[in-house]
Amino acid sequence: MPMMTEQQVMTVNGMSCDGCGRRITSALSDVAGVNEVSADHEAGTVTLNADSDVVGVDVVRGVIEDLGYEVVPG
Ligand SMILES: [Cu+2]
Repeated sequence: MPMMTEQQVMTVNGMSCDGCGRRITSALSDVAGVNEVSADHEAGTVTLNADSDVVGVDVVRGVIEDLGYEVVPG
């Protein structure tokens, strides 16, 4: 069965430096189903490559918001 890998770009408010991006990428890379994650604090985006059958958007949003950042719906 092929992996249903999907790339998503999320807009995240509150990242002010590289350290913020690293906090988010390190937390998300521990989530099962997440293959690749990168953050750009200047653009305010988090790009996620994940198995959409395993990890849902709500889970990702929860992880980011638990760290104190805001995911912009869209
Ligand atoms: Cu920071």
